[in-house]
Amino acid sequence: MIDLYGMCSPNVTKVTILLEELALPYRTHAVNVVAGDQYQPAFLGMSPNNKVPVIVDDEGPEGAPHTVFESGAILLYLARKTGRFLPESPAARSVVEQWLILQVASIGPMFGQLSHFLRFAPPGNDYARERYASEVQRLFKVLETRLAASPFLGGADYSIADIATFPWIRTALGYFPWFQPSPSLARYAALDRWYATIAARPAAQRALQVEERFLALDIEAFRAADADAIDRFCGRGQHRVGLPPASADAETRSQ
Ligand SMILES: N[C@@H](CCC(=O)N[C@@H](CS)C(=O)NCC(=O)O)C(=O)O
Repeated sequence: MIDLYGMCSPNVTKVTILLEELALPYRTHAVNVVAGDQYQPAFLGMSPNNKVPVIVDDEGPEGAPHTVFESGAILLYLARKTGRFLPESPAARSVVEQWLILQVASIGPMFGQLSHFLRFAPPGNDYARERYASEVQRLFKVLETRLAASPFLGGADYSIADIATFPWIRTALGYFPWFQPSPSLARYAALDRWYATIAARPAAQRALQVEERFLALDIEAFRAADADAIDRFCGRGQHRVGLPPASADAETRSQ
């Protein structure tokens, strides 16, 4: 049995899609990141970066329980455990790994920051908004060029690189204004074809139902949150780390 700790998030949905594709038995545990559950010592013991997703596999290597944090590491772990969605041959495997790492190193962080500025930041911040918006559009073009030349990101076959990227394209379609009305990939024909192929997979559809259940709990958590809890979730105000207090910062800027 695999325990998955998560919330409604593309980083969690990529793990759920793979678990569904693999038909591995798993159960979900909602982590209330708005209430600060990710800072509880027991959770930090599994995920020292205080983030979801995390999995605990009670049948890990050599039969011992094994914990994995970081979504890309979880996908690699499960693909290696089962020998699926990651090619055997070194060259093909390297191609899948390149597109997987593009997702975790560039697509996730850039899309995630843009999502933060669009959904949680106060008005202003035009420079940051434009920078992340431009990066997102640039990455869409990189994906479009790749998928115009290849059926899937890692090559001929569906792999963990596609599984990692699909939920982030879905997030972009849901939240980034220039894709509204969603879903609209009108300017990206190859990405559109790829997106529809994955969205039609029964495993992806089951995973999106799990995401819906996480979302219902997240909505309740946000409704119950006060301003300080939102500040903690966003890492701002009194929760910003390693910076002078916000008031001192403002004074410095005004001098
Ligand atoms: N690089 C990490 C990112 C995970 C991540 O950003 N998780 C978010 C949800 S999307 C989270 O747990 N946020 C809570 C927090 O930062 O306190 C991964 O790919 O697993």
